[in-house]
Amino acid sequence: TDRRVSERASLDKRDLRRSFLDNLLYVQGKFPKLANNADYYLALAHTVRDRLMQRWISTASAYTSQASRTVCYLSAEFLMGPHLGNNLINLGIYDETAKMVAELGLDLEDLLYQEEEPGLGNGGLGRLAACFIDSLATLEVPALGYGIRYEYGIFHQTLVDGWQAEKTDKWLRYGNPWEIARPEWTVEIRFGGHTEQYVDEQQRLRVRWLPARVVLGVPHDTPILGYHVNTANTLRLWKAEAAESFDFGQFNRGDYAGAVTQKIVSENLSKVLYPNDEQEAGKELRLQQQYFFVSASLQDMLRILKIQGVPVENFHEKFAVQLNDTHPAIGVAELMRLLVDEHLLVWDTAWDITCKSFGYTNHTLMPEALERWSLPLFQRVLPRHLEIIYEINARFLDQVRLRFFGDEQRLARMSLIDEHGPRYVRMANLACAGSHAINGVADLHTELLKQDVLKDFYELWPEKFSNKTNGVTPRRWIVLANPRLTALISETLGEGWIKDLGQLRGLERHVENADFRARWAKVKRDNKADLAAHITRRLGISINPDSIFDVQVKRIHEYKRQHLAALHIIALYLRIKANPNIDLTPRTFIFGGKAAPGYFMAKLMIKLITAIGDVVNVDPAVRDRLKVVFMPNFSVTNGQRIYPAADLSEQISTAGKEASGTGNMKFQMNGALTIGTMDGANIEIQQEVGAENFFQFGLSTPEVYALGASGYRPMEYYQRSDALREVIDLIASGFFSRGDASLFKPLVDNLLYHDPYFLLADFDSYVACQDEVASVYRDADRWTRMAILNSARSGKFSSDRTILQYCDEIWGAKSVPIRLLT
Ligand code: 26Q
Repeated sequence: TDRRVSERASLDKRDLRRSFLDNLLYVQGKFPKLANNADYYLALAHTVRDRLMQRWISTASAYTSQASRTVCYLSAEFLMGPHLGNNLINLGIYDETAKMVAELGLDLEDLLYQEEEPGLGNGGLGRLAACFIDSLATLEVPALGYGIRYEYGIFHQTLVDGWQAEKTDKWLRYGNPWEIARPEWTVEIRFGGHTEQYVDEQQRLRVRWLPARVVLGVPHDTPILGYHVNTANTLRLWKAEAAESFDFGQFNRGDYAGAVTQKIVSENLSKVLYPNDEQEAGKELRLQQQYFFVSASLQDMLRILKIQGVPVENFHEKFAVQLNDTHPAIGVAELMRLLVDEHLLVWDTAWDITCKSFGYTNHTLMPEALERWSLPLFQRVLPRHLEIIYEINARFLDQVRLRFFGDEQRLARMSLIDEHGPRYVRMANLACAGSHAINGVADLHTELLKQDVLKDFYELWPEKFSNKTNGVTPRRWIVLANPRLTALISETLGEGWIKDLGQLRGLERHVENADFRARWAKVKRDNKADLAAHITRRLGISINPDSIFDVQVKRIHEYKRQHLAALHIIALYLRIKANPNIDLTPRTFIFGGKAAPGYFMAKLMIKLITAIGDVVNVDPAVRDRLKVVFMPNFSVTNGQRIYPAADLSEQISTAGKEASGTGNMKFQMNGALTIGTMDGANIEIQQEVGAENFFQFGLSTPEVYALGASGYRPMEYYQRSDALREVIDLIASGFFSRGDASLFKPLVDNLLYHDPYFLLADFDSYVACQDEVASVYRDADRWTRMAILNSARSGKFSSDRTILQYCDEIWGAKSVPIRLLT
């Protein structure tokens, strides 16, 4: 290779500097005097991108020539977070680059914060997909992430008078240096119309789909580099474009305006991410989005198969296709259509291939959140798929009928079609029927799936079910987010822990070392000071870095119970008002999270929190013992500032409602202690750290069920607890709403008369547990020991462990080390 090519790939600091300045000139068209941080960011991004290319090409070349099984992770969301910092870490040139830009008078952190993160997800599910893609690359497993290149990601949240306001997220405005469009691999995706039968040359009856319209899917690829390896996998996101060549019929002939309208309609498919993290009934565009990216992805796999000369009959040997919840579950019917209608396979062969290819991960326990599509809507968008689903269903129900003779109710429950009242296609049933593996995302969640939500499927196919407890990538959530802690751990243990997080257990040996504890405490204190300064700068609220940083960041939901934390704050405030000299451990409550724009109660919860802050933060009687901060626009970027600075992690969902949680793991790794219910992965976190290092409170899942079944009356708890009554009464009086008693009435009434998430039942237990937190915190040394043990015992929650389990137990995928091509 010539010298320029190797210089563009060189990790040497002098070459980095030369490339950086070159890119400023040749990519940005700027010279240093005119350049701003945005220019420098892009120049650096291109410098790093150049250094990914050799690895990406080497990886693609190895995968093309080898027959190894490839994981295809199908997800409607990938919440990647900013790429630059992560790529610097994974390339191993973060420190070199920081020095290089510093020599030019620049601050690397400033440049990193220029990147607008691709917010192509709502929360946990989308972020999980991003952690998985990182772990797959680090473990050198051949993998493709398939999803949608939304032009507008999750909305940008601002606060206006304490209420959430939404702004559009136009993240592609300044271009995206991390993606490469691949128009040569464009595919056609069809919609609507009708089907007809015909007889082929061999006199076989076949079905032809005559769609009403065709949309193009154009792949946009982003390299996903593993940590300190040569593997660079691909995240392939589909952009919708209008099919110019498609004949829109007589009506549109010569109708330019009509053609433009058609173009807009087509491009709507990848326009915007739906900001709800729950099924929303009847949104036709959402079903179209799902089919769009799933069909494009499966067609892409068939193209790859063809290049490799593998017959379609061997599809399942080449690909393991994982469904991230039911959002891509239409893939089961689509692969059947592609194999039967287009590749002319017989049904039974096609079904065998389909079931061997797909795995389904469930992420919810709430039956009302299971996805379903009304039959008329489904018929309108995907007429051929509805026929295929009927055929799958007929054969599937025959199987059930034989196994469970005479059990009509079971048949009705398991049918892919819901026939109670208006009819629906049940996507979870389709996913179960068409997958060889079904998994939950934490021990408790999987057990509850088997006993409850998917009980019938478990009884039919117990061997398909397994648990895969979620995990998060330590590269982003420790190494990148928390450089101080990373330095301390690596000085103590070496760097092996970054790829083998179980090695953090080695920290246990240092917990009795006073010098180590002092250094640990200083890391936390410095991180807290950084966050405090950030909050003061952005929100104008002064924060005491020695107070407990008590943090709850996650989507705003009633089941996650941010309002339970709010009730506790008011309880503490009332103690101060009753006894101004009370010796209270100072606390800073930090909240963050977005509410679905149409979720009224969630938005009212945000208003309640900000309203409490407006009172508490300025009441002189509080004397800085309490501060309440709502950080707007919680995101991956903000999370990277917040988790490392937390003392206390709030994981307080009603037991049995949170499938897993993953924020809980990010806090634990960064040395926060958890106050939590026995829900989701909290249970496994407690198991790992020991009950003595975990603040547990609240009803267990069986207790919640029992209380619900016995007729829960929240009012009785209100009447019995003085503290609770005073808190509720203060809200209801209008004290936090300038005397307007109506503002929070919907919230108060809901708690007193319904309380579907058992806040009042858990309130006393929560407050008592928080008192214990405060008293432990006063013993700084004890707190630090507990924090160290929490980090030391977080190894289980690396997504590397999760991915190895998926590879061994579901995907049958192995690592393929990549040799760099020169
Ligand atoms: C579905 C249909 C129509 C519109 C939107 C949706 C939709 C979108 C997003 C439904 C659900 C989601 C997201 C769900 C989610 O994030 N679930 C979380 O997944 C995490 C990873 O497994 C778990 O840790 C959390 O417990 C779970 O709540």
